[in-house]
Amino acid sequence: MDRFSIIVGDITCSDAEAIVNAANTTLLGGSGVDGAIHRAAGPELLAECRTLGGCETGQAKLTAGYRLQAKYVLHTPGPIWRGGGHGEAALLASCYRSCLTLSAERGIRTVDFPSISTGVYRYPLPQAATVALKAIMDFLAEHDLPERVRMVCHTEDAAQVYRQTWNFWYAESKTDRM
Ligand code: AR6
Repeated sequence: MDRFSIIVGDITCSDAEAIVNAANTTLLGGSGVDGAIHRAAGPELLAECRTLGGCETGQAKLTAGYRLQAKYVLHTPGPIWRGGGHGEAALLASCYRSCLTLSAERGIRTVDFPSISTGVYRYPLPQAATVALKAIMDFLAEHDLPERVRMVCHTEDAAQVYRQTWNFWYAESKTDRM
């Protein structure tokens, strides 16, 4: 799948047209990747977020990227892990789909995702990777936009989990392996 890749890095340095923020439902900032994105984008980002009236878990809202290289930020509150029996997987899949749908509607060609819900919200990484990759691959199979999607893992360990998950579900031949 040449439209999708898994990389290690800091999403605030991304050169994608849009980056995704693992936000909370207030959209008013927090720790983790949310804090890093707000710090890098500058106070104008929080000012725009204040006008949005929050966002439901699994949905997404778009803002400008301000001082980021990315033109847009897609803010999506992921589910808090509560054992897996509270609709977490469906909500997490919905985060990825909502961001991709909004991107396609806006004509955005390149999108970078962080690993939503797997930090402060404690979603177990292997399960989150399975949900994230299925949501992304299903969307790409049915849509021409975005042209390129990347999973930006903050650590090599997290990237390993995503690569292993991708190889388990999607690699059809040795040349496909990530
Ligand atoms: N670039 C890429 N990934 C990152 C970066 C970065 N700069 N920084 C952290 N990560 P988290 P959540 C990874 O906790 O679990 C906030 O307070 C991190 O290693 O940022 O969805 C919000 O306001 C982890 O794998 O988001 C919410 O209240 C992943 O990003 C809450 O945390 C997600 O970790 C959301 O929790």
